[in-house]
Amino acid sequence: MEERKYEFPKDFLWGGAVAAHQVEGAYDVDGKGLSTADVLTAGNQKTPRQITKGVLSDQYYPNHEAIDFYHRYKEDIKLFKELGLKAFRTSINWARIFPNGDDSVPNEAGLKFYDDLFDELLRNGIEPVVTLSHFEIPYALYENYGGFKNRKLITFFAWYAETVMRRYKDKVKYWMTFNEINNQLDRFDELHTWTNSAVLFDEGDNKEEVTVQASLNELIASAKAVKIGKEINPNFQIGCMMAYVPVYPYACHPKDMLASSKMMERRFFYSDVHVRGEIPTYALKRWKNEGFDIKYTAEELDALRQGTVDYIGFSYYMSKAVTTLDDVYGDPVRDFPEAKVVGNPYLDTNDWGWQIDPDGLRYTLNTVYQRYNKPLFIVENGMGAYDKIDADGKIRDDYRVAYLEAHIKAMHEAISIDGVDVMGYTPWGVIDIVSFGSGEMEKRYGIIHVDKDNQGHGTLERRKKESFAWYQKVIEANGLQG
Ligand code: BGP
Repeated sequence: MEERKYEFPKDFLWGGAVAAHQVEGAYDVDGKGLSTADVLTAGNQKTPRQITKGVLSDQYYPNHEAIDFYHRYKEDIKLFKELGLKAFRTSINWARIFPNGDDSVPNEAGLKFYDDLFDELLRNGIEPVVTLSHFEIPYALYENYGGFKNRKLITFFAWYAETVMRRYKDKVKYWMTFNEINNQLDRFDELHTWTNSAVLFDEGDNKEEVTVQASLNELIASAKAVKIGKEINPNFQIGCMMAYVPVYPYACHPKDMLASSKMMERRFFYSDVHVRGEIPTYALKRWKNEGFDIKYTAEELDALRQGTVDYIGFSYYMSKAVTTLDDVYGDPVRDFPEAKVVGNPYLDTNDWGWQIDPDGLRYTLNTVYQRYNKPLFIVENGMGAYDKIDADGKIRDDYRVAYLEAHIKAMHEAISIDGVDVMGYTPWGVIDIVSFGSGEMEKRYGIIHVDKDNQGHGTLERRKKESFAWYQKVIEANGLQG
């Protein structure tokens, strides 16, 4: 049989991805404790969300119910099966299992929920891909311990990982530790709350130093989880999860090239530790130069060495550019001491200003594979958009199809031309979910529509968008037609 032009490797994991707190709702039932995600303020594109004291009323944040996946997952999995999904990525909401984070005994009702969910997926031929911590650590760990800046969280996380990995050892093969662990170091000054470290800063803290310490504590916790997981089931595939946003030099000025490479280094720091099992020299040097007093023990360094990951999971949505020049296109997006992140005049953006760049995905796959030589798993990619229901009830989201198709082509080129090892592709929000960044429902990624608006109104009815049939064909053909 003639090979199709865009055919993918056999066993390629075509899937879809969500995170527990963005779909489940039911935030206060069956013994669940609060997670940091439950107490975020509503945001929007300009205003970052913040952890606040306690759960906001519906007037201030109307999306606590999310899409009520907790009660409707069977109906949704039926649609996933019809779609042909081979894998479904979600997270375990840590506070369902350990309501306070530091409990010694897990909450059985929470464990039971994920038993049922994973069973339902498996019954429908869908492989669960599970993130242990997706921006939803128990709120009590933030409030009482200050988040991951406190090394006690290493033990709590390891115990949580051990508990769930033991419980689901015959149901879940693919794991990831911390979602987008690397996006905190660029944003420690303002957006610490939306990371997994959930650092509660004290007066007088050097925020960058504390963020580095929290990050290292998470990396150690992750490595311990990997080691424990492998002992529980040597067949587990345990990965890290990175946000890869390539930052191009804005100009071919050598200083821009250096700025780009330094910016990437800050982000690669995390996967360098996850994959190589040691703290890179450039980081040690920087901490020394900055006078940071970063604490770790010989036992922890050993844990890093013993807990390296099997694969690299990552999200890819966009690229950015960086420059040292003054005269640039558009407004700078972000300032760093020596350079600023700026728009790229060659790229279009979505309605939220995210630059659309499929070639950047191929570039990222190449760069990461060359750096680590480990299998890669694209566990998030997609386009947030305002969708419109036409008079005939159809949602014609050809822009979403165009986005996904271009990225699938880029991924195919990376595999078939460049020889990159890619395990699978789970586009973000296969079903409409609450946006993490803005807390809105109407920034939609799904190929399944959910009837709910930004004010929390709607029937929660599910409806297939036009992209549904398109993705179904892609999966069936194991790639794009023609
Ligand atoms: C990533 C997160 C997801 C998801 C996605 C899209 O950073 O891992 O949780 O939300 O981005 O972002 P948003 O929801 O802000 O559009």
